[in-house]
Amino acid sequence: GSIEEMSIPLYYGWFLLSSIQDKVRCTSMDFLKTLDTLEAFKKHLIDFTGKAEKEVDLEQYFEAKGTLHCTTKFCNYGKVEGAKEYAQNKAVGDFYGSAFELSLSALFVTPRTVGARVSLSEEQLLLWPADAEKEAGPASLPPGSRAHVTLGCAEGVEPVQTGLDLLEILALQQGGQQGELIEEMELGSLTYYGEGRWLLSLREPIGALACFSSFYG
Ligand code: 2AM
Repeated sequence: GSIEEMSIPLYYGWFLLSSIQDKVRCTSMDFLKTLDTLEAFKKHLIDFTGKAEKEVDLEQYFEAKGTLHCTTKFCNYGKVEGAKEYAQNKAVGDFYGSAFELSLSALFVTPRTVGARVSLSEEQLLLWPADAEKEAGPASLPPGSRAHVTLGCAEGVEPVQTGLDLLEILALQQGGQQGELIEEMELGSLTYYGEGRWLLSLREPIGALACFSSFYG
């Protein structure tokens, strides 16, 4: 490609500092370790295994995918719609290289992905692209709903799926499906939304220092 194309990255996002990455990975591992021992989880195991009776070790089930980050705009070097406009956005230029504190407010698990929901502040929303929630189907979710950190993917699943899984859970909530409150865990309250979709709302959101930057690959 040309120099011009090269100047647009694979994606922009907030990259978690390495000490906080370790903390988030540990919290997520603890959660997965606990989740797959719960009777309520075992009851719905078939969502993950395709077979009743089969066991699953969630810590092995998901593969980690590189540096933990919250993607703002996937650009694919300029090939994605809106990528150039995003790269030229004033806020993107102004905040490039700046530190932010992200608030991780929930963990979610599906048979495809595990991720952390990110609740964006007003300032952080300035870096959020307007069309990020358009894949939420008929639900109209507020900007920032899709913000997340991918913590792991099942074999053969691409990380783009994590945001789609989060949108799906939020669309169910918006449609009035409250889910089944399973239990109050030490980390927060655990809800089941059917079809292998689990959400843990964190009692104490995790404050995660992160640098707004981009990844070229
Ligand atoms: P993620 O944000 O859920 O982790 C490189 O593939 C990064 O860009 C990953 O972090 C990935 O998912 C994100 N990504 C890939 N394709 C995407 C798409 N079509 N829309 C939004 N994000 C995407």
